[in-house]
Amino acid sequence: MKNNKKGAIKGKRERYAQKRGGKQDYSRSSEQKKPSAIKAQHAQARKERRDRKPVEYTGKSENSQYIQWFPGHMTRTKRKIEADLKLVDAVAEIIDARVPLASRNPDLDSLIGKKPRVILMNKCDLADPRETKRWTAYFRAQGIRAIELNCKTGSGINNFVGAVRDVLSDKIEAWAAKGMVNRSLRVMVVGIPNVGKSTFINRISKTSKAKTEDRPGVTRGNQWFTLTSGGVSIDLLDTPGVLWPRFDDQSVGEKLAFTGAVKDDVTDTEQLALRLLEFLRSCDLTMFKDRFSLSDEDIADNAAYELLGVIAKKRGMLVSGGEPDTERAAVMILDEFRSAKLGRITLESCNNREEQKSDENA
Ligand SMILES: Nc1nc2c(ncn2[C@@H]2O[C@H](COP(=O)(O)OP(=O)(O)OP(=O)(O)O)[C@@H](O)[C@H]2O)c(=O)[nH]1
Ligand SMILES: [Mg+2]
Repeated sequence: MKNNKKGAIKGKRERYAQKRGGKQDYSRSSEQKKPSAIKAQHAQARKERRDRKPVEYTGKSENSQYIQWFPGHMTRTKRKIEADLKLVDAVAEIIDARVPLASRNPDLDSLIGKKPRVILMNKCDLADPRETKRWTAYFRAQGIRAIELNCKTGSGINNFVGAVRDVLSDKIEAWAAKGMVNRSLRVMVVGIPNVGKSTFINRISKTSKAKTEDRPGVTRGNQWFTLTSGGVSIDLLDTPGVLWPRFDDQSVGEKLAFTGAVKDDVTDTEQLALRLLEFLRSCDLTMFKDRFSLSDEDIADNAAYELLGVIAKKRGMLVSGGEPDTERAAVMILDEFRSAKLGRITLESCNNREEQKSDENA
């Protein structure tokens, strides 16, 4: 019965594709694997790590993983954004202050064209405040309005309406000249999953109507919200989070996975935590060391997997036989990083921006 239903859906898709001139491709791309195949691959990798003899820290990473983090169809997503853009006067691009580059859709510039835009650097409470200042200045130097936000407390939110009015000032004048004085400003809120789009909308429109949760993929469809502030009426369009494929740069997917923008079930959590540990150890962060009572020797002498074991033991996370429960410790490390218990850490330094630019162009 179940198979018949699946067959019917597949047939419907094929008929639809034919109607569209056979242009739609609903098949899984060669880059994409079935979730069950990904899980099996992760289980095998965990087993290999466990069976491996302890190794000394060499400074080289053995823990890179291919993260299949782009879940959708590029063409479909692109068309949807283009269609939504026709409905609005401006775009509010929400980015994560911990990953100000990786959390941006690289094609948004060409997609939105000349449509006015405001960048909202959200989750500033979790990012390094000095880096956030540098990034804000960086965007402003490019002529883009950028606002620092903490939607948990509402800090920075009062600057939003003024910024939207500023970027739309020409349009507002043109409307006034035509006698359209009380026209609502329509703004589309875009961003990667779990970045805080719906939380922002709830906060600014003083409602709790937009569904929010600490996991990617909560908002499933577009929804309009209206707010009035200082006599200005703004219609905000909440949209589902969108990830954009950047198969050329694996570190982007990894950074997004660290922050919780990628569904945890498509990543090998333990391997992800090992990569995060490699990053944290390279930063020499006091709060990270203190939090897990790590000595300089613990950090210098152990490879990432062994260090994870040390942390598990320090936290009393053991499996039967007294071995460290590295899987549990991995989940804990990612959780503590995501809630800034290891410090307010920005994963992309603005000072390296020029280097990153030349890497991108190479
Ligand atoms: N610490 C912190 N957490 C935030 C902030 N803004 C949002 N969050 C949290 O981030 C999580 C995701 O928020 P959502 O508003 O659901 O994110 P979204 O972008 O709408 O996510 P999708 O609908 O899945 O695309 C929630 O747990 C929020 O409480 C912030 O400024 N700081
Ligand atoms: Mg949402």
